[in-house]
Amino acid sequence: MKYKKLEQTWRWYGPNDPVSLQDVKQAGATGIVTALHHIPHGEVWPLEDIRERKAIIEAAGLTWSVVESVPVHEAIKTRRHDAEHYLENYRISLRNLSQCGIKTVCYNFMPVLDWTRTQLDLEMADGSKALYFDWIDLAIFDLHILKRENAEADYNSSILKRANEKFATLNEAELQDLRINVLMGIPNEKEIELETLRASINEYAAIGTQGLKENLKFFLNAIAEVCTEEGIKMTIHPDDPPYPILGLPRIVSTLEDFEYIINEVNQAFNGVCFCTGSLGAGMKNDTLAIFNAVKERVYFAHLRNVKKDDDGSFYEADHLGGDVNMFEIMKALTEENAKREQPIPFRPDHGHQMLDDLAKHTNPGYSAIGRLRGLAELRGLEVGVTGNY
Ligand code: DNO
Repeated sequence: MKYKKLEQTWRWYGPNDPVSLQDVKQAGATGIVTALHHIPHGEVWPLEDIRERKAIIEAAGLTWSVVESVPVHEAIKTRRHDAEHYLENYRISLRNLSQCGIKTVCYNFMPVLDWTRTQLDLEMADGSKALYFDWIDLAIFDLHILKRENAEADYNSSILKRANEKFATLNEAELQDLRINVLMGIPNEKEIELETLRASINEYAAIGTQGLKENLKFFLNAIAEVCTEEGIKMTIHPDDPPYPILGLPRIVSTLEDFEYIINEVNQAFNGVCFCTGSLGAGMKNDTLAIFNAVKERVYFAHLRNVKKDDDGSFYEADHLGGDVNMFEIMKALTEENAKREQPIPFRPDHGHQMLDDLAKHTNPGYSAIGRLRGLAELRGLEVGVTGNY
């Protein structure tokens, strides 16, 4: 097999990111993954803002490879009466991006909340800090902070018992931290309020899982023409974690979900952001099998690892540690990449807060050194599995 190199990318939150473009270059990435986080969800991304961001990236000798994300407004996900307005804005943003030569777009279809963790500083044995999702803490949030009606029904008795026992030991500050962690979103973007979350939970209860699937198809069909004309590849990010949480439906969590999404709108633009960490957190997910089922539509990859316990709680492990066999994934990814004209971009997704970063203010999961380590390991793994030196 004639291997080509994957494209090594790095998520950068823009000029306010404590990690500079110079740092990114030193880490060895060539592509940037970014978004215009200052633009409120649903509004058009103006050409001039896109051009400005692109110029900053290029002045540093890097390329803007992927947009992560152009957020899908809640009005579209829930198909509210004003959905058409937001779809039109989305199409205009896509055309503007395309005009600037940016053709790969990541998005998600998770209701209200993007990724969810309950703790952002779980200490590892080596003293570095990792992100953690603990079902017991999520249950505490659900039952005692959000106070969702009938929440008990969504947890087994063992989790409920341990959650109630732990709740009795928590003080106000600890509960406050838990609330902030669960509601935390994307840096530089608006936080979700508890009240908004409650209202959304009711709205999505009426929509249900099948309704949300229909709304995703509605979205994809509405942008299909623009994407095809412009050569834009949309990549849907899996649910993180890949389970329904807080009573919200989830539709991008399993092999069956991906097959459904691809088959229902079976057009080349409808692609996948293959995130090993999100998928690897699913107790029943075989991450490699999911890759093999959707590989032709994988236009972007997030490589990271997770370590699960028997309850399904998980922490983010080293890139080459944890439950996902990164060696097998890298073999499959590089084999698929060998067939492509354009290399598949991947980024070292998240990293531990470690070394000097422990004393710095960093975006959770997105400190420099942990990702630098991840990228270095993944780059070495790629050379190792392909022999393409
Ligand atoms: C977390 C990220 C997600 C992802 C979005 C894509 O680190 O992987 O926030 O960017 O879900 O829309």
